[in-house]
Amino acid sequence: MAPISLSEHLATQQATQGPHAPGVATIVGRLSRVAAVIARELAHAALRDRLGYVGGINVSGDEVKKLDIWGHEVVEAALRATGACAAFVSEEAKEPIEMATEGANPLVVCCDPVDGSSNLDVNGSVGTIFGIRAADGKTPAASAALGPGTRQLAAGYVMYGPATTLVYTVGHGTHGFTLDQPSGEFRLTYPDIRIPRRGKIYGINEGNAHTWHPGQRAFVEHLKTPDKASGRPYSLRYSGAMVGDVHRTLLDGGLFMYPADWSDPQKPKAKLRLLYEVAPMGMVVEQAGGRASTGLERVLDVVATEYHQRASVILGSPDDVAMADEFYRR
Ligand code: FDP
Repeated sequence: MAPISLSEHLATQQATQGPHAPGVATIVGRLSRVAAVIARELAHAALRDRLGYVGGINVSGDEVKKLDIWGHEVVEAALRATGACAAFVSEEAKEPIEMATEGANPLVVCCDPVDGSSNLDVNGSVGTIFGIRAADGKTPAASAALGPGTRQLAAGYVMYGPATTLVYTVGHGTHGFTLDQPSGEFRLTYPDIRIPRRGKIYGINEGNAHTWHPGQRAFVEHLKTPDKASGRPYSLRYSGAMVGDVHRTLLDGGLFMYPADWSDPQKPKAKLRLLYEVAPMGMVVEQAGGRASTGLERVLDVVATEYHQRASVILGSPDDVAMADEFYRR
């Protein structure tokens, strides 16, 4: 018998949630359909002259690729069609996009439609990341996206790799699904993911080591120092796309880290975006029994005051992340 489908799974999860459950199920279901379209487009992008840059820089200062814009447009259209999304905060739009809704309990969706886009032109893995919050009757609706990540009702990502995998949580465990291409249906292949307590792998852009907080540098040195008894040295794996690196960490354990640049200790500068990268991944990892920290505090406690705010992140196996926090405290 085929494993249960995402829509069946979403229905089983609804029983445990409040009044926002139908909206969350509608939005996650719709995002899964868009993901199947994005997966198909990525597979044929080189044949359709869809690779490369459009020319221009987005709000985060990244050069914009054709697939970034296309991804933003298909996600926007899909969210609009749900009637459940009151605002869309996208990496590719400076201002949030407000939308008309039908029915009660509208939601706000924060999403990076194509994350890791430097991997696009080299046929590496990329992903879509999303976090969902209650609109709470706020005006503009998007302002409900601000505040701590603990307010997220649901979060997840899609990884476009050899297989297309969707992982999501509504606060009752983290569950993974694989796209069955012919039917376009996602099926449950990784039920109730539990991240190992400790891992053997760390993922980080080590070329930036000269900019790190002293605690971060000392921690990575520690991971690389051989000690048979505690399983060191750890191995380094880094794909350059957050979704692929977080997915490996979720299944195999260990760490994914993107620490801030502390060259000016008065003004540490993080790279990854809080609302549609760091906070959703923080929820996914915590729901799998892992930990997500900035080195100084729990990721889900970081209060967003701006839509495109950045935050550093150290996430993964709980014992490994706790060890990183200890190095920051020393
Ligand atoms: P990209 O710049 O390719 O979009 O959010 C951005 C992100 O990718 C993450 O997916 C990835 O983890 C990180 O940046 C990679 O940054 P570096 O190239 O600086 O390592």
